[in-house]
Amino acid sequence: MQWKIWTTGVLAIGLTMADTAQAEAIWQSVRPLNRPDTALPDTLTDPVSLISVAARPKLRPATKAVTDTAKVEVVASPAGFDRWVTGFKRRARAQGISAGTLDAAFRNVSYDADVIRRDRNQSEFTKTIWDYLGSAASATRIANGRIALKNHNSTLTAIEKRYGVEKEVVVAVWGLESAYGTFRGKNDVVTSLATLSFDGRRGAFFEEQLIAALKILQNGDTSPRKMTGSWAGAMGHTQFIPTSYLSYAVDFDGDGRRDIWAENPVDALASTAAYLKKSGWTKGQPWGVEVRIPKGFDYTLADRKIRKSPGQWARLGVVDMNGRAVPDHGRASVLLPAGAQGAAFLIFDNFKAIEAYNSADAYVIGVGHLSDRIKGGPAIRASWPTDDRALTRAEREEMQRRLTGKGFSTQGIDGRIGPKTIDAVRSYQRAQGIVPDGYASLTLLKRLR
Ligand SMILES: [Ca+2]
Repeated sequence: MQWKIWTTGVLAIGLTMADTAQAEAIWQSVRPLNRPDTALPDTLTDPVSLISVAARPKLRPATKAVTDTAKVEVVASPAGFDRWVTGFKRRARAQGISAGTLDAAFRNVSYDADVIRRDRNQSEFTKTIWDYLGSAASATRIANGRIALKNHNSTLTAIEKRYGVEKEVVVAVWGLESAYGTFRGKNDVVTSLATLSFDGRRGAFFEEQLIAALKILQNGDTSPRKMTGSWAGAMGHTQFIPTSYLSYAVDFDGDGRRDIWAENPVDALASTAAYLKKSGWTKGQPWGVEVRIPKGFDYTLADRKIRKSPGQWARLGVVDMNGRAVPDHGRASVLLPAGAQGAAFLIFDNFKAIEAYNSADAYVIGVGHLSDRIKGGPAIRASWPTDDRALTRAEREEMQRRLTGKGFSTQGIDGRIGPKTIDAVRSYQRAQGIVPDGYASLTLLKRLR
C-alpha cells in the first residue's frame, strides 16, 4: 500500500500475467513508486466460496493495444547476481541486519528470471472507470464480501471497535487486494526482492523493500520459508509491501507475531484497519456519496481543491440521488471520475484515507463502493458514457502535445493525466465554450485534432 499514482480522468488499468498457476489473466493494481506490481487472477478459480477477481486500478496509463509492453530479453541466470548479493549483504549489515538473519534469508535464494519476465511483460490495457467498477463491485465480489463479513464477524467487530474503521471497509480492501485471501501470492519474498533489486529497473525502491523484509525476519514475525507474496513482494491478505508492514502491521491476536501471512486473516485485517486509521479515517463518515449535478452547474467547481459543506453544495443544486442535501460529514469536493457525462460524487476526507492505500481514483471508489454494497447500499445509479473508451498512452501524449501547441500548456508530455493536464483541458474547454469538466476524453482529443 501507500503507493502514489496520479489520478486520471479516464482510468488506466492494467491487465497482466497471472500471479498464480491457476489463472492466466489478472488485474493489476496501480503500482507507482512505492508499490510493486502484484498480480491477481481475473478468472473464477474457486466458484464455491470466493471470487478471484481482484480488480485493481493501474498506475501506469496503459494502452489498449498492449503497445506499452516493454520487450526485454530476460537473462536466465545473469553473471553478477552472486556478486550483487555479497555487496548487498554488506549494505544490509551496515543497516543493522545480522549475519544470522542474512544467512537464513538467503540460504535458498537465487536469481528468479520469472520475476523479471513478469516485471517486463506487464501488458497494459486501459480500462474505463465503469468497467473497473463492474469488476471491483461485481455481484460475486459483493456476495463473497458478505460471506467473509459473516465468517469473520466477531474478529472484524473487535477490529472495528479498536481502530474505528468500519468492518465493511476493511473487508472491501481485503476483497480488492486478494479476493478475500484467495490470491495472496506464493513467491518467496526475499528471492523476488533480491532479483528486482539486482535487476535495477527500480533498484533503489526494491532494495529498500528488501532491507525492510529482512528487518521483519529479524524481528521474528515470520520465517523466510513463510514469507511469501506476489512476485513483486506484496504480502498477505491485504498485500502489504515490507515498508508498509513495518509502519502499520499489528499483532491483533496477541500471539507475539504480526502474522499477515497466516491463513487466519486476523492480523492482516487489523493491520489494514490500523493503516486506514493512521491515514486519517473517521468512523461514520462516508468515503463519498453519489450526487446529482444540476443543469447549468459551474463545472470548474468539480475540483479536489474546492471543498464546501454539503449544505453549501445543496444550495448550488448538488444533492443526493433522492434530491436531498447530503448529510453533513464535513467539507467535501465534487468528483467526476468520467467527466460531466458520468456519475458524480461528493467525496469526504475518508476518500483521502483510502488514497493513502492506493491513490487511483478508481481504486478508492472501488473500495468505497464495494464497502457500501457489502453493507447493503445501492448500486451507482448514474449512467456512464459507455460510448467512450479510455485513451491509449499515445493518445494521451497526443492530447498533451495538441493542448500545449494550442497554448494550453500541460507542462510536459508524459502521457499522465495529472492535475496540470486536467487544468489545461479545462482551459481549452472554456475557450471552446464547452463544459469545463477537465475530462480527457476521446471526444475531446477528436476536437483537438
Ligand atoms: Ca499475531
